[in-house]
Amino acid sequence: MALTGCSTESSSQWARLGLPEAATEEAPLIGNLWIGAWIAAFGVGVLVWGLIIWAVVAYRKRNDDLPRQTRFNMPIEFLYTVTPLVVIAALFYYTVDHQEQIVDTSAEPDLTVNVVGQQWSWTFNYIDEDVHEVGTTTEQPTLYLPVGQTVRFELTSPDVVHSFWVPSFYMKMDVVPGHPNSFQVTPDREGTYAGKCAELCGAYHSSMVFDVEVVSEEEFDEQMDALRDAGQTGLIEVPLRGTYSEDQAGSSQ
Ligand SMILES: [Cu+2]
Repeated sequence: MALTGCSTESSSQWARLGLPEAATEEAPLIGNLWIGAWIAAFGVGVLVWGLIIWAVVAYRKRNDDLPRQTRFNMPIEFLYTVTPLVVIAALFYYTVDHQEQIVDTSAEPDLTVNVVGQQWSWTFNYIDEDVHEVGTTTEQPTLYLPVGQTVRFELTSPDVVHSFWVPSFYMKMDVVPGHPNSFQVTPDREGTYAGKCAELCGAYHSSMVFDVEVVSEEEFDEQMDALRDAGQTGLIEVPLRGTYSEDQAGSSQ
C-alpha cells in the first residue's frame, strides 16, 4: 500500500504538500502561501512538541513529594501572549499581501468569460465572442481558454451561492446571486483540468463538474466557431431552471 505512494507524480505532489501541478501564472502566489503556512505551522509544532517532551522527561515523577507550586511566571506569561500575536501577524501580513495580488483585476484582460453557476451546472458566456455553452447535470460543459492569455471570470448566479473552483488554478471564488464577483488568471500550461462547484448548493451539487481545456489560440478560435456554428450565439444570463434531467427533478421535488 505504501508503494502506491511512490510514483513520480505523487512524490512531486508531496513536495507541493498535496496541491496539483499549477496551471496559471498566478498559482505560485497561492502555492507559496500554502507551503509557507505549513512551514510556519511545522515550526510551531516542533517547538511545542519539543517543550512537551522536554517537560515530560525532565520533570517526570521521581517521588511522592508534591512538586513546587507556582502561581504564575511573568516571562512565560509574556512569551505565550506575544508569540501567538507574532505568528498571527506574520500569517496575516502574507495572506493580505498575496490576496491583494491574487484578486487584482486592474490589468486589462485578453478575454472575459461570464461564468454562471446555476442549479446544477455551469454556463460559460464568452463575452468577446458573443457565444455561450450551457451545461446540464447530464452533460457537463467544457470551458475553453487560450494559453498565455489573461482571462477575467465574471461570476454570477441566478439562484443560490455556488463556488467556481479549478483546483489546478489554485483559485476558487464564490458565485453569489445579486453580487457579481470577478478574478483574473493567465493559464500558462496547455491541458485538461477538472473544475467543480465548491459550495454545497442543493440536491445535485455533485453534478456541478466541468472540464477546463487550456488550448492554443487556433484551437480556441475553432471552438468558438464551433459554438457559433451550433447556433449558441448571444449570452445566457439566466439559464432556464430545469437544465437538470426530468428524472432527477421528479425525485427531488
Ligand atoms: Cu453549485
